Amino acid sequence: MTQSPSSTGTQTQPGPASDHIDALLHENRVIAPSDAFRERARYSTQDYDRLYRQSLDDPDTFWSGVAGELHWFTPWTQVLDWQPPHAQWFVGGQTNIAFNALDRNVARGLGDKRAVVWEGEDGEVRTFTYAELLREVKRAANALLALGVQAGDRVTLYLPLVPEAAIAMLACARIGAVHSVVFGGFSVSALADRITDAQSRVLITADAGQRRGALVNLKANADAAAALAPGLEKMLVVCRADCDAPMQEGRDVFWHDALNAASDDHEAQALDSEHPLFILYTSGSTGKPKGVQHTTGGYMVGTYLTTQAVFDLRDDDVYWCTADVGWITGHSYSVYGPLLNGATVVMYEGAPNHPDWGRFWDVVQKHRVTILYTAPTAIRAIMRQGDELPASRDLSSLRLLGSVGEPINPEAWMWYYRVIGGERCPVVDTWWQTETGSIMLTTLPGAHASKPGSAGLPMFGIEPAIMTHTGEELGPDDGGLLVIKRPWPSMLRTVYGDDERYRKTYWGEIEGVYFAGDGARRDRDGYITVTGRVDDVLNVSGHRLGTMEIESALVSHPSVSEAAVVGRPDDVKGECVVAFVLPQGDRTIDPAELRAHVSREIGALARPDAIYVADALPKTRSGKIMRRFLRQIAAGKEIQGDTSTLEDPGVLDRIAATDPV
Ligand code: 6R9
Repeated sequence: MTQSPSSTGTQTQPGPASDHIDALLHENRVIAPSDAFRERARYSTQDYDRLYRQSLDDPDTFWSGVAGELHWFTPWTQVLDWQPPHAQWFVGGQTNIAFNALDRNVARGLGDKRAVVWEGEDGEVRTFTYAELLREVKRAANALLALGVQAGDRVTLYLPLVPEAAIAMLACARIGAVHSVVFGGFSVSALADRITDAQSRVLITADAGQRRGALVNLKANADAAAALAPGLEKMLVVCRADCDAPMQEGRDVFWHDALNAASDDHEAQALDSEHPLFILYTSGSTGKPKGVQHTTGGYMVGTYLTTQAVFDLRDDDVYWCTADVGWITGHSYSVYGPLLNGATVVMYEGAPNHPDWGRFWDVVQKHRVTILYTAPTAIRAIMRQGDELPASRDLSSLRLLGSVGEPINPEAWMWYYRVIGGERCPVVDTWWQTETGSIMLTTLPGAHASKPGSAGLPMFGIEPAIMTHTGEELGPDDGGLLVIKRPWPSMLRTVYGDDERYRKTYWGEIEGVYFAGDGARRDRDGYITVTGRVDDVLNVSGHRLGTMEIESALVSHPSVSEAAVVGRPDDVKGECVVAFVLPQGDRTIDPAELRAHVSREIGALARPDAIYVADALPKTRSGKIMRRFLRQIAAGKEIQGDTSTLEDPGVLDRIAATDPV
């Protein structure tokens, strides 16, 4: 990260501008947890050092200790069987993740504790204790069995963020069916492709979901997808709206009818540790989305440990991860991780800006949320609206904040820390992936200081390295490829139906190590900064530049609220920098000033050759900027590829019609 004493000239500007500059000036700041937080934290620096060492030097003892806190119907005989690139964890052991999340917690006295506190976008609240959630899951498990679902069968879920989504996932896990959750914002064809690829016979959907005050007709999409996926035989339909969705005789059954007819007596099935738990589709840099496959025992141990350690979980916490269950974050940290730990989980169905951008803070205030885990894109969007909305709500219940999904620019980090956390709550920036199953790099909140913009240190058992394409390990401060040098329990086991793709994509890029697809560098304290996907890393005149670094510099300018940077082929430099920027409020963007600003922040090398002033950026529904399309626009090419995953496909035409400055 760059330091910029030269920007003090604008430091006296009032309002948000001075905040921008203030944050920028402190980019190199190291923020230690308060004494009050440290004293009560689960892990001290010494604990981390000792356990991290043990996890690498004696992994059998370390992982047996963690796994031993959970229930196994049959103990494992071998902790790890590693036949590169295939790992098996807790070999010979039999367990059940839903049993561990529910029956085990009820048995240890948490039956009356709130497991799920759900808030609909319309303000409706539904609460389930651990005992109630267990009962629902047992009934849902019996309902699935009645439909003929057996262990190993794939069941596709296409649901809004309602409690039934978690119940359905846990019910599948309870009987050994493999769930494949498809985000409710995905299109008909995306859903049909995923049903077909997974060969699902059963789909669980809802009549509708609520989004920004409107109803999204999921059932109509499900019907259209079913027409494209002939293997689909049964549909369970949750009533979220008025239950008047057209039902196809012989195929469709209402969820409530199926559950009402089902017994609430059910024994969780003992499953092999390596029994598949779920498939989750994720985009790669090439080809169709891949079905990332996770298994039972290792995923359970990984999510259990990381939720407890990274979020410093305590019995009285009210934990809210804002991710939809359609993404890995929703799987690991809205459902499995926190429930395995017996936590109270808040779920919010709707948009962050309904009825206004204060909604997150309403949810925090109303449910007295203590731990909030969200994405930089949300933080930046909310930050754009100013400090008034969060300042007008009572956020004093919060004690810990988390970030996930993309690099967080120091600008947004500082705002999150200052305005949301009141400089009282540690911020954990967590790097991981659909493929890794659980958090890989972060700071443990009571043990480590944070460095805004840097994810931090490896979690227990994770041995990262920064390498060149040819597998040479790089030293401190050298930018390279982020790899993981040994298997870990919650790692993906294969790409569903395409093991060759698994081998090639993850373990074949650099011999013998897991290739994450991200660029990163490690500082002298061992903190790893993830700069973004390697296809987003630019090479300008032989120098490596993270798009995120340039974006971070751009948004640190008071006239810019959001920015995306891509490379454009250049005869002289190899690649040059093209920026897409959104103005802050009604400010105008002065391109010369902005270029000078970037030069000041990073160096002349990073100066954008072209700047497009846009009114929006092409984002997926999960908030990731699709730079692929921006690269095409920057290169003056026709837009090619599937734009259907974009929240607003029209944005591309608007940008393409703009002249860069
Ligand atoms: C959990 C999740 C994975 C990709 C990953 C990286 C980016 C996620 C990050 C981060 C920097 C962080 N990413 N967290 N980059 N800092 N804290 O998001 O999974 O949807 O599979 O995305 O997201 O590029 O490779 P997934």
